[in-house]
Amino acid sequence: MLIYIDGEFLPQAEAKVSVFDHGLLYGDGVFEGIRSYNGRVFKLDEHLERLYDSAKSIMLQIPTPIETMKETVLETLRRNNLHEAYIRLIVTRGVGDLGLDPDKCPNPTIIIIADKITLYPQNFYEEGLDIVTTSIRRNYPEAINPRIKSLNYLNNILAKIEGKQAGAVEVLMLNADGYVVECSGDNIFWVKNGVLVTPPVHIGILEGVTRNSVIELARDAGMQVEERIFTRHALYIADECFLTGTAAEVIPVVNIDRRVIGDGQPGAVTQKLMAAFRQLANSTGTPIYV
Ligand code: PXG
Repeated sequence: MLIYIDGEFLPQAEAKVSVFDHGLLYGDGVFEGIRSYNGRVFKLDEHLERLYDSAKSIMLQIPTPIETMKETVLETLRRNNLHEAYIRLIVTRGVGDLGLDPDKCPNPTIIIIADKITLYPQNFYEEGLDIVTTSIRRNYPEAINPRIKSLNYLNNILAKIEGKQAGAVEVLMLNADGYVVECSGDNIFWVKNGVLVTPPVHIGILEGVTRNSVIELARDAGMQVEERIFTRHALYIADECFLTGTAAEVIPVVNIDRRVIGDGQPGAVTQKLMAAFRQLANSTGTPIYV
């Protein structure tokens, strides 16, 4: 595997960062998780835009123009001869001293890893997931805004640990006010009487690229889609529930905190959106090989 790091493509064993990199010392940096299908990168512009927005928000000036970054992502895929891939794009504050001061880090570190995609087991999609709520609240937006896809994922990892202890593949997170926000690495949707609902970005979620695609697909299909706040009660009494994310795509949820959702099977709307999303992912995107 060849990994892009600061202008070079290096074999995995040689692709290393300094112990003084503030990405390592402080989780000071931003990242993206991107996928390619059939030799095309899905929603590459949207992912790059979110990366540059996350960087801007934390006052990290990415030295590479967005067009050059786009080409470098594609080149990393070509060097590894990948068609179906998971791409991890990372920009850290760079090497500094042991203090917090970001001004001591003049050169951001840029890393692009392109690997074969590990798919979730097929039964997750056929049977749906059982999820539970974690006691770990999603970051307060005035502390670390969840809209920033930062390298500091401890909030989500602590939630994931609790979920795993309860035997759950994903874990539901609430914000400080007790409203449902998202899962540790996925956005959440539910359906009641044909209306699709998902939390609005401002209550403290990552604005998922998959989430936005699903909203668009649902509206194109003539569905009513609402972005509004809700508590777990709404989920417990929903007809259907599903999660969205780059790795998961659209994945049904059939049980939340031991409450069976709907009839306990992936619902019709969920299945329709799963298919529509797969169709979109397999038929659009930036070509890697031209
Ligand atoms: N919310 C959070 C907190 C995320 O980290 C999503 C939603 C979905 O966003 P996209 O743009 O992918 O639709 C994410 C992204 C993992 C893993 O291994 C998952 C993410 C990031 C890093 C690792 O599960 N999810």
